[in-house]
Amino acid sequence: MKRVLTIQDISCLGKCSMTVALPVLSALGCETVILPTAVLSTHTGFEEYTFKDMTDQIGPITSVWRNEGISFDAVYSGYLGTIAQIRQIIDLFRTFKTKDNVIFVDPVMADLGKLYPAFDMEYVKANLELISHADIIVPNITEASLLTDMDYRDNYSEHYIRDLLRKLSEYGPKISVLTGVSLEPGKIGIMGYDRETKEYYLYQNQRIEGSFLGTGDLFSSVAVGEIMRGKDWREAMKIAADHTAHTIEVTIADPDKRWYGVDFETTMPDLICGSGLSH
Ligand code: PXL
Repeated sequence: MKRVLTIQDISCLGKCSMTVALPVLSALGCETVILPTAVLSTHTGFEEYTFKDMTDQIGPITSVWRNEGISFDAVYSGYLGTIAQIRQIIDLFRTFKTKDNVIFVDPVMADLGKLYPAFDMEYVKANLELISHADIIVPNITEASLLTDMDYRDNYSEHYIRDLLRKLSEYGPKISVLTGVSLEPGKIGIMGYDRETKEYYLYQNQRIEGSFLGTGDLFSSVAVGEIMRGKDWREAMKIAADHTAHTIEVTIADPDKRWYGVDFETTMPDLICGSGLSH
């Protein structure tokens, strides 16, 4: 069984980060090891939230794993809390990187042209170093524009997206994937770039109106799970994009829909069937 380490916060209520990654990766057949970076009452999109930083636990926890000789097929980081914590995660990447495993970084810090409330430009700089240790990164356009110091645009050409991807890849990741890319009216998806082959990959599906927090976490978790199931990165991103769109569609149809997260629980059986894991 593939073993994935996922590093992100636990938002006790809010359907994002760890509470999405753990069930999704488990459902895709991965042994999932978790490293909670912080414990919050709710995610930071709520007006009020508590935040218990777990940075001082990262060293002791990882040294136990090191002493046990544990290795990971993938290390996947999502929402992190502080710059000090990012430095520790970079050390962790150095410790657990092997020639065959995958370091997957979702540099969660911003969306829709704005940084999340907890972060500033120093935090962006720290993320730039973090992505330089990754094999695969999956920022959205806001995060990519902050990381590359390019203007954020919500109206853009394919040329702009390709520039963002090439600039990101100069920082080191082999595969850079931009999420939330819309190059045709009514469509949205991803565009990726392989630094070694210099090939681009565009995949768009129908845009479904509605914005929910946590959809990026669902996308990344499915992508990591599918890569662990042996899929090529392009196929994994396509499955993740389709599954995320499907889940948004199902959520919108739910009369009890919440503004803070998607109904990934409802679509979990479709994910498992689609992966051929149901028999
Ligand atoms: O889904 C991104 C995310 C994860 N974790 C926390 C967040 C957010 C987005 O706002 O606040 C705590």
